[in-house]
Amino acid sequence: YSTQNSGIEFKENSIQVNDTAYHRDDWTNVTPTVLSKLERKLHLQPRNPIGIIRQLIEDHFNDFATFNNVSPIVTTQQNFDDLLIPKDHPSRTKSDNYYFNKDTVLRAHTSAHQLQGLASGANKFLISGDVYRRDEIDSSHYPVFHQIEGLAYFGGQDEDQVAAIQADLEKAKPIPANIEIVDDTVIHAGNPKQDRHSQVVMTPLVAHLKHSINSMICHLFADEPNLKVRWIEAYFPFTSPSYEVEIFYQGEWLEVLGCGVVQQTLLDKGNRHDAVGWAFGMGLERLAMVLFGIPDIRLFWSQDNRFIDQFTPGQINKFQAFSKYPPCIKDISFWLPPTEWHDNNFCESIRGVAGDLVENVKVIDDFVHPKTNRRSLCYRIMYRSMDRNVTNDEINEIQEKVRSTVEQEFGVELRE
Ligand code: FA5
Ligand code: MG
Repeated sequence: YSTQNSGIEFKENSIQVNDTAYHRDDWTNVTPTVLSKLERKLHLQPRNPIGIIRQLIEDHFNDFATFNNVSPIVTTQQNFDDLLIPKDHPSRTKSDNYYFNKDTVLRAHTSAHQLQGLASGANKFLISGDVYRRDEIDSSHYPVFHQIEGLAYFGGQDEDQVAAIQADLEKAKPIPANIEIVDDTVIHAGNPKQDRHSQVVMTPLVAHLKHSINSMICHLFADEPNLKVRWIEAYFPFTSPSYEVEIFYQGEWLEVLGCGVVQQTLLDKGNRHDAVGWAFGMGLERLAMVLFGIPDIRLFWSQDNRFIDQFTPGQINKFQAFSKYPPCIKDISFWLPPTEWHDNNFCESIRGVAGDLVENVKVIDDFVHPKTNRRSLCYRIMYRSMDRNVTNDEINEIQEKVRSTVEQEFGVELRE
């Protein structure tokens, strides 16, 4: 398999991306569909809402160095080990990630580049890019999305650190009245400060982290009549204490970012033993869906002019829906093999065959035969293109391929 002009080639023993060959092994599970996204770089498109938000965030953090063109192909060392993620952590599994081979993976988060950011020498930096996770298919989940990472650190003795943090806080603008921030988090044993840190430094450092994030959100939502933001406790192996920030949207709390005080062992690895710092990682799609009123995460990938022509660099405006092309719906039912069944792997396999024509996959029947105890599932697959009409013949052909692929790949017994 090779995609036209893209520099990507699937060979028998390796996968070639531009000038680099990645040998295949038991871990290999990247697909042509997912690799076809490498060249899109939506976060660098000035008219795409993802690019617009990335730029607005960079403008807001105007004393941060920016890195937004780092390759998403990273080592497992970068994606996991450098971030102190244990060897047996569930986030490393093949069913959650896209591996080239056991040592090479498509980054699952921009945190994979924190050490490179530290090595740059900048004491405040942002890293944005496309990230990849194997996941279900629906209007808010897509296997490729975008994150922006921020990291700031302060070096020297405790007094120097506190003085630098305070100097920033004195310059900071107050939170405007249209924004309500709900935050009852405190540093306590369940979400502790690190042993090497003194409370004298942590109190202003956490205040600096919280103010930096709250004021970024205020900057993005400046035109929102009333916005509610909530801080809750979280856990990440690479920060402590750790938090998540949520925005109240359409009656629900929507998680937009994770953050916390950088683990000192990570700063040690980056040769900043003397410094303390904070970091955050934020999903750009979630924010863009709220800010631009975009109902389906797949729209960001649309090459239809009716989409991209609606946006202007540097500006947030509400998306006007245009009529969708009609869907084509097909069901597939089968008896499961005796082995374990993972929805993710099944969805991924469909995506491998049908690419972006799959809008939605859901179970519509789940049945266990009373005598044989065999389990049968029926999935409904909704096919639709964002850019054109699909024909029934074309979808029938794809559905046939889906049927034979799942039969071979998972050993299911197809039913009519
Ligand atoms: C992380 O990825 C951490 N690296 C964040 C971090 C960075 C913590 C630095 C501490 C310090 P998480 O998996 O929760 O965490 O993802 C962060 C954000 O990415 C989420 O809050 C959400 O906004 C976005 N996100 C995660 N999964 C998806 C998805 N499937 N689709 C769209 N956005 C997603
Ligand atoms: Mg999370």
